Amino acid sequence: MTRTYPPVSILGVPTDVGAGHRGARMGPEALRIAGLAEALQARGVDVVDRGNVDGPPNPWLPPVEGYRHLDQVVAWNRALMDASAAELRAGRMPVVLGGDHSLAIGSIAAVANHCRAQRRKLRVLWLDAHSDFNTSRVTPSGNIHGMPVACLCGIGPDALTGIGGHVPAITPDQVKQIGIRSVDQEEKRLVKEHGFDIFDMRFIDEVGMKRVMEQALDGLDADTHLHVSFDVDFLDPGIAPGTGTTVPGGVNYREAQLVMEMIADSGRMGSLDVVEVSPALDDRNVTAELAVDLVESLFGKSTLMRD
Ligand code: 4U7
Ligand code: MN
Ligand code: MN
Ligand code: MN
Repeated sequence: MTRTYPPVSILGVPTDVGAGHRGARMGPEALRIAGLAEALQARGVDVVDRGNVDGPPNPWLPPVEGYRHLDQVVAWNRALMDASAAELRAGRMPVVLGGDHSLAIGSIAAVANHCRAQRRKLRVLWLDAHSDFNTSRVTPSGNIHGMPVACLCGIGPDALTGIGGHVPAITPDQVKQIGIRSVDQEEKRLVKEHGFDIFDMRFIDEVGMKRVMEQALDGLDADTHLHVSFDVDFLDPGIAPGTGTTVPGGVNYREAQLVMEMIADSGRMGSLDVVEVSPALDDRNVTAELAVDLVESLFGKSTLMRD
């Protein structure tokens, strides 16, 4: 069966205020140069690049009370949430180009509100080496890109947990994390306490990516909106060196393709973040190019033989 995809709006979020290294602010341009819009157009998708959302510069200050750049992170997330909400209301799929992963707070808050308004269910697939479930009390860094899942689940500063007006924006049962291999000591305790499904690298090694994805996608129906939040450090650093928080032992090329193909086959993806590409750390834009290759698979490229 040949699928048709909803129209896509690309939103760039050129910031690294949530990270501990500077460079993810250049991610949106690297993904554009790698040909993201053209690749989707070539697949017959209606794509409009809305350009970049605006926000404050990175002041590059140390954390205050457990948060680095909280005000700046809030400002970027408000701007993204409003831009994304407008696209969703217009029946378009936001494809958000980061930028550091703190932007998932605004991105997913917009999607969660949209689902509530439409009485649709929401599932979030979090593709990442990290759980991003830190709090100001336990964070080893103060970097808010290590906290978005906690904030979305209602744990964090009011300005972020309440950004969409509904606290919590989502509940842990809506989140499935895949590729996880770096969780801080206290973060582990929190993650266990909240009990969402984590398909970590050990589990992927033992049961294989096909069965992992079957479980992660289980129960989706015609009324479910699937949000994919893709942190490129999900991938093994050998194939994706261009990010600030590489962790060895990540997902390989074939596994990553299978993840994207199975998401495409579900037919449920309604929104997407591609985050944490840091071009100054990259090797001739290979990480952005690989991300574009994988996004093409999210839009059905590799299922060609099964059409
Ligand atoms: B990313 C870290 F300590 N856990 O909180 C932290 F290891 O969005 C890393 O997944 C967070 O890249 C990584 O600073 C955030 C660290
Ligand atoms: Mn992340
Ligand atoms: Mn990560
Ligand atoms: Mn990172």
